[in-house]
Amino acid sequence: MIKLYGGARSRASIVQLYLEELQVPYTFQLLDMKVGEHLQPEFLAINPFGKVPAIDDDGLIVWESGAIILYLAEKYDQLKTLPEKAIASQWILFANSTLANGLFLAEIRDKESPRLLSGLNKVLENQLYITGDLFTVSDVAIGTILGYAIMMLQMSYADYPAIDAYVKRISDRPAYKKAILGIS
Ligand SMILES: N[C@@H](CCC(=O)N[C@@H](CS)C(=O)NCC(=O)O)C(=O)O
Repeated sequence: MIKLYGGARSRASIVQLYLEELQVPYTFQLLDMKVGEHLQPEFLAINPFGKVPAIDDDGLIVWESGAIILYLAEKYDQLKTLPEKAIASQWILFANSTLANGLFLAEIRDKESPRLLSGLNKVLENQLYITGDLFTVSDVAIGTILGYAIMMLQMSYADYPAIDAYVKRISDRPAYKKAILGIS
């Protein structure tokens, strides 16, 4: 069974969200990061950088949330063609680098966020989810970054109605409620 390593309110929730969406059985190994459990030799043997999330899938160790959700998408047959894999990689890398930096790095936020959010709003004006009308792994990556920006930066998407509606749509999903909002 997949073992997910994470801390309270950590990016392990991104992986947990996708495991819940896929309805895959897993165990959650909660590390007490306040006392530095993630920096102890036992976890450094899992991720030498001492960062969560990481998974142990019957001996296969993978860390970095984007790599883990891509792995899960492939393992559970969610990406059937090379173009689907390319598009998923594109959105996951965009979410975890360009979008996360543009929203969370204070020094570039004013310059970057209007352009990033306008682009995303345009994409979402004509479809329910990031790659079309079906929820995919790309929504796990993009939806959680947009959601974290609300929780951590009090970000408002009032000027971007399609994003606003999208975030509400994503937040209504049972997996998001459980993994990100902590509501069962
Ligand atoms: N890009 C990584 C970021 C991992 C990361 O920074 N995780 C934080 C928790 S959200 C962490 O482990 N911090 C502990 C530390 O830096 O000591 C990912 O998405 O997995």
